[in-house]
Amino acid sequence: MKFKAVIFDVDGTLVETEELHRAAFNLTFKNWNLNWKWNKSIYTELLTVSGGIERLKYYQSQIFCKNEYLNDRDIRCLHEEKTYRYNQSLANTNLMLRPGVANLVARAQEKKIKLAIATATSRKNVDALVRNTWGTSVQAVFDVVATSEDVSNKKPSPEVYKIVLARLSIEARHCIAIEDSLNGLRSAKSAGLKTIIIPSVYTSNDNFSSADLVLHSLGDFELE
Ligand code: XBP
Ligand code: MG
Repeated sequence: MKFKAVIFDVDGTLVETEELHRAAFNLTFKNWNLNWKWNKSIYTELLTVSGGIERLKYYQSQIFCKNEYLNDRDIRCLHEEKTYRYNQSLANTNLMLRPGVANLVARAQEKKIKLAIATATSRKNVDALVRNTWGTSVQAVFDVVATSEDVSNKKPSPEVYKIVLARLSIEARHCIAIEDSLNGLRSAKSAGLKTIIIPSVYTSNDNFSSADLVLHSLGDFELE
């Protein structure tokens, strides 16, 4: 099978970012004087909800916090501050691409295979992450990018992958998706894509039996 495009998820796939997201959420809660603290175990459960805003709403719906109830406007505002803090931490952290990512991207570029991004996070976060890893703009590395701003429904909806496929003008059967989570796998598979999973720190116990391939790292993947 000759692939014409490789579509990457971002959080957990390009970089292990979820600890930075979690820290940014917790710092923001503190600044808002909220008695909320997301430890690793809580965050593992919360990551079953993709998208920071949706995750905040889900958390609030699960806890008894009448005195601390945030309306949709507050949640959006809090999430904006979280994004600001997350971007600050991206800029101040020596971010490392996961093993094999840089090499796979370079080989795909050599072979004129298209590269794309399909993520539940924002364009701002993707720009900052690419700038802090490849040291260049997202457009210099990826031909197509679809982010939270492009969709009405985040993963596990196939919407983000369908948008990427339409922008690439390539059929799903000629592409592969690379993901780290169950929501990402469901999203990519529902869009008709062959999907490789590289489990990340928060998803290593998930059941990826419907994946086409599960690898410890992209260092083990041969594009050929
Ligand atoms: C994973 C997510 C994201 C991040 C937080 O995205 O669900 O929501 O956890 O990002 P990906 P925001 O599809 O790249 O794995 O707070 O910006 O939503
Ligand atoms: Mg992910």
